[in-house]
Parts: sequence; structure tokens; C-alpha cells
Amino acid sequence: MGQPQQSDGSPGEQPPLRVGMVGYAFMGAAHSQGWRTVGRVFDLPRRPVLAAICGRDAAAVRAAADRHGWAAAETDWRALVARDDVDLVDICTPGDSHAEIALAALAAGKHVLCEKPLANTVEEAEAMTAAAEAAYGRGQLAMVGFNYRRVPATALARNMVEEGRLGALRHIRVTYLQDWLVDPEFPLTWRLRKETAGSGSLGDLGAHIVDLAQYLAGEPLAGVSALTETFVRQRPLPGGPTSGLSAVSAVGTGTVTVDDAALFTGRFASGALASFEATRYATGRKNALRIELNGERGSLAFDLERLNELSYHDGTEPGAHAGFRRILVTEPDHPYLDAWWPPGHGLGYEHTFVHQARDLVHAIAEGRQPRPSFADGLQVQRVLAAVEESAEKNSVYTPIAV
Ligand code: SOE
Repeated sequence: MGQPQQSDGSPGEQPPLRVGMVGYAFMGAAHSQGWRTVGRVFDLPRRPVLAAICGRDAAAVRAAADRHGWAAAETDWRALVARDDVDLVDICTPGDSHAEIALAALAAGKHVLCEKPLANTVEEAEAMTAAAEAAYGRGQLAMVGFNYRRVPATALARNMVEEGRLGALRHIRVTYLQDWLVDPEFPLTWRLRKETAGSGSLGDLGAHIVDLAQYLAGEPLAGVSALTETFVRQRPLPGGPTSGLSAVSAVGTGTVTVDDAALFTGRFASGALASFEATRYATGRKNALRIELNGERGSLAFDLERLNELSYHDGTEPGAHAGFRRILVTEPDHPYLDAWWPPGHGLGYEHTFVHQARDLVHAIAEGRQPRPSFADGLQVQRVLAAVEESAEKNSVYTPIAV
């Protein structure tokens, strides 16, 4: 796995973990923030080092390296993967390059972190999972970046479901709403083309809520019935580089080849029912991910716009006292919070990437499979494929392949 590393501390201390990142836009910036901050907040068995960042535009990637604190900049991801001073490759590119980069990085002996969705197709995700499983035998680890598992409140919700506080689950209701495509003049960026993004709101937002619902339920979906729609089919071509979720238009138009919105229902093997809505056309909703779980003994509700809170209803309390109550998830005994600020001081979106980095560093140092694994990412990909298949057949119930 690259050049042998000297540890510079006490006997038994593990060497630094040298990270190489591909991509420097929105997700690249978010992951950079995670890598840069994690060792300053958490006590880690290996100290992450921001070794090199890669992007095709030499000036832009150099600027990103300087801004985010990366030691070196590359313009060819193959050169980054080949570097001896990189132990882990973090993939923050559009979905069409995930498989190629991840397969090359695993073949080169690196650990891999790959942004969601794992791939653009089930076939790519299968190849990536097979490679990750083979690499695991060689001591390499691979994880998918479903960062919303790393909000303290969602991690607490998972613990509460596991403890049986909700009893058998009956309903999971989840929506992920944004509005940055409402304007029909918003240009046809890579996120609106099937060949680059794989799918639209479905893969971008639906992948998050499928993963979160399955993580909280503790089981995979068995099947889905779906509707998808593309509301605006022609858009102006992009006129230059896109940045985050914004872009400028050029002359000419092109065809949107992905869904704009996806609505689907799902069934778990346990009998629980779920509903999902993913859209970038929910006017006024900026990054509104909400999930509610109803079980035979209680309910939980989470809203990303109030991410330091978890609502809990204990259905076993006497009716006169029962009702949803707000748990302020900022106590040191809540997930991740012993390392942060005093109670009540709150975290935000970017901290999920710090927690993601923390969990991955621990898994690597301890040689255990981090979750969500590539196999978890593949399973989500199969749900997305079943949603597309069901939508094509006018909502016919479609079992999830195993
Ligand atoms: C755009 O819809 C986006 O940046 C997603 O791609 C991210 O995964 C999500 O966390 C925020 O919104």
C-alpha cells in the first residue's frame, strides 16, 4: 500500500493515513472539510494527511488545493491513484467515473471512500463490490459516503430502534426535497444527463433516503412501486464550469435525460411499509430531508433543517402524558458529541463529513469493514434500478433483486 510509513511516536502507534481526493467541487469541498477537521476534534488511531487532490483544470485544482489545505495537486486521477504517498482514494466526482476510479484504486492497493450513489448502474456497482470484497482480504477497506447516517440525531435514532424503543416498525415516511431546478432556465449540467449522473433526483436524493430508511429500519427493502417524472425536458446548455448547484447558461438547448422527481412506496420483509419522495422541484425547500418512523411502541421523527433535534413519542406512556417530545441531540453521551462543543451548542451539515472521516479512520486502523460498505451501496443501487423499472411499467410492484 504505497511507501512504508514511519510512525513518529510511541511503539505500536500507527502511521498517518495519507488521503488523495479526486474532485474538488461541492462534495470535494465537503470531504476536504471532513479530512482537515477530523484529527483536530477526535482522538484518532491514525492521523489523516491531505496528501493530494485531483481535478482536470490545473489552475482550478491548484486553487482548490490551496484553499482546502491539500499538499499537492494532480490533473490526472490515474497519477493520483499511482502515488506512493496516498493510502486512501476519496472519490468525489460525478457518478460516471466512480467505477473506473474505484476499481483502479483498489487494484493499486488503496483504501477507497466513494461518494453516493455508488455507481451509475447495478453492473458497475456489482463490479465495485466484487473488487472491494477481494481487496478486503488484502487488508483494504471501502466505504460509500452516505453522510446522513452520520448526523448525531440519525445515529441516535438508529440506536433507539435497535434498543426496541419503537417495537415492530409499521411505517417509514421519508422525503428529500430541494428546489434548485424550479427555474426552467437552469442549465443542463452533468446532474441532468443520464450518461454522467445515472439518474436524476432518484440517484441524487433518493439514494440518500433509501439508505437512511434501510439503515434506521435495520433491514433492506423487499420491493417498490414507483412513479417518476421529468417536468422540464429541454434546458439551456451550460456555458462554463458549474460550481456546487449553480451554473451559467450558453447558447443552445439540450435534452434532460433523467427524472426530475421520483415517488415510490416500498415494503420491508418485516411487513413495514415505507413511502419516499425525492425532488428538486419543491419550491421553497432547499435541503429538506425528513423521516418519520412509526412502530408499535413509539415513533421517531427527524428533520435535517433542525438537525440537532430528534422527536420521540413513547407510545407506552399513559395517554394523559403522552406526546412527541424534542430530544436536543447535543449531549456528550449522544453519538459523536463527546468530542464537540458543550451541550446546546449544536452542529451542522459539514460535521457529517467529519464524522464520516472519523468512522472510516477507525475502521481502517482496526481492520474492520466500515458501513455503508460497497455491498450496502450496491443494494441501494438495486433499489434505484427497481424504482426505474417499476416507473417504466406504471408502478408495477417490483421486487428488489438480491
Ligand atoms: C445536490 O442535490 C446535493 O448536493 C446532493 O448531491 C448531495 O448528496 C446532498 O447531500 C445535498 O444535495
